[in-house]
Amino acid sequence: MPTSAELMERAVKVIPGGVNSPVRAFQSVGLTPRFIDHADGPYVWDVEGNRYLDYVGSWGPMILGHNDPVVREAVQKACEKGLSFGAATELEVIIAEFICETVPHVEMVRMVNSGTEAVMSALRLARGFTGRDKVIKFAGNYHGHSDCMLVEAGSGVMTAGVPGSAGVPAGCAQDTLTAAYNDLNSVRALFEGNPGQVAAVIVEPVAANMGVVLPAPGFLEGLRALCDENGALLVFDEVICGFRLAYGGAAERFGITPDLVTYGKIIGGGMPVGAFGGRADIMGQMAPAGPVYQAGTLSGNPIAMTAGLAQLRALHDQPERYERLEAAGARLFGGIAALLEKHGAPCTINHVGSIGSVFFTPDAVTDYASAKKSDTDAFARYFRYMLEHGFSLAPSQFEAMFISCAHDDAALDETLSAIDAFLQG
Ligand code: HOZ
Repeated sequence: MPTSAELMERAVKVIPGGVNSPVRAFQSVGLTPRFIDHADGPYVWDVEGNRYLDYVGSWGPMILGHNDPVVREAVQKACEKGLSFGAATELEVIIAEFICETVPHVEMVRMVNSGTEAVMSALRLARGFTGRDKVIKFAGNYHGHSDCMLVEAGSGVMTAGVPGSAGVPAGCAQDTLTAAYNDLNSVRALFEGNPGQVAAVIVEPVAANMGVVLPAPGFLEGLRALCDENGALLVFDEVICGFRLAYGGAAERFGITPDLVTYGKIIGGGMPVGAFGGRADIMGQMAPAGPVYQAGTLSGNPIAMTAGLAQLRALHDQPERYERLEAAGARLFGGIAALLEKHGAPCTINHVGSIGSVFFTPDAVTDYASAKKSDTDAFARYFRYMLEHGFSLAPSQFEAMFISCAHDDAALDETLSAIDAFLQG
């Protein structure tokens, strides 16, 4: 088995930057990426055979833990019937019915292949439904890499320290208006400055792509009211929060009903799946029922639907899993907060449920501007220490830690001991 270094040397010759998605290149933490060979429960193993307690969780999908037997066995069985048909299947009806029956604000749903595709489609739908062109997003929120969303985006764009991306036409970006997260006045000003022109406000109801940033009290309620006052749609991007912060996502946790919602990650059970859904009167505008076009050769793929349905059923039918995730988050992130205080570390931590981020800044992190004050070199030192001691974190200050149902108290306590030792210096 080649080493990670040997694989990376080969990879950069045939894959841009050696990776199929930028953050996993480890550029911001100054290391050669670890090439992962296999995973099980809360652990991943690299090609050198090193085991890591994993807090990436494939960036969120592996909420049950890696290689969950229920999901794996369902997929193995489904493969015997064929991998893809490009035709309607009963399974697509079953998963759509399950989502619509179990998520109150989803009356209809369309399956796609990624969170990017879900957001791109939902925004086209919002524009088609309202007849308006402009969309309000928030600096530091990441909604995938469709052109109009790569404006002051979070995640890999923020990690790279660039405001956006080359190749995005000015004509596209001009219809994307950017507000400050947790600042309702900045949203109100954009509505006032663009009367009757805003199709939608899209928001990460808990931001997790500038690191985890929680909505201030009243922020989400204020967005709901501003959208209603201005005839715009409220779109919750629940690609990360969906089925994690509660089965009904942030919408359920915070009691806010969006008009549309986008999903990814958990909904696919580890397979490439995205989805968008919401009010039937809006969704009914999607082709072939209506004039808003969207398509996908592998949308509703039977293997992906099998994985997603198995995972959603496991989460819905065993609500005690959410109690475990809440308890695990309180144990780990509450423990980290206590360690930061114990050591007087110039850090702060934001967390909710089973996601959290340690920011290397002593100040509160409530938006893009405050998140950007973080000392990314200090984060890189923390990342490298944890990796060397057997813990796999997201290789960027501007991502989240993900706890799974497979992380038991012993694993969480081992993590706290390692962070305590790191802070000890
Ligand atoms: N969108 C992923 C995290 N927010 C980044 C994955 C990657 O670039 O490897």
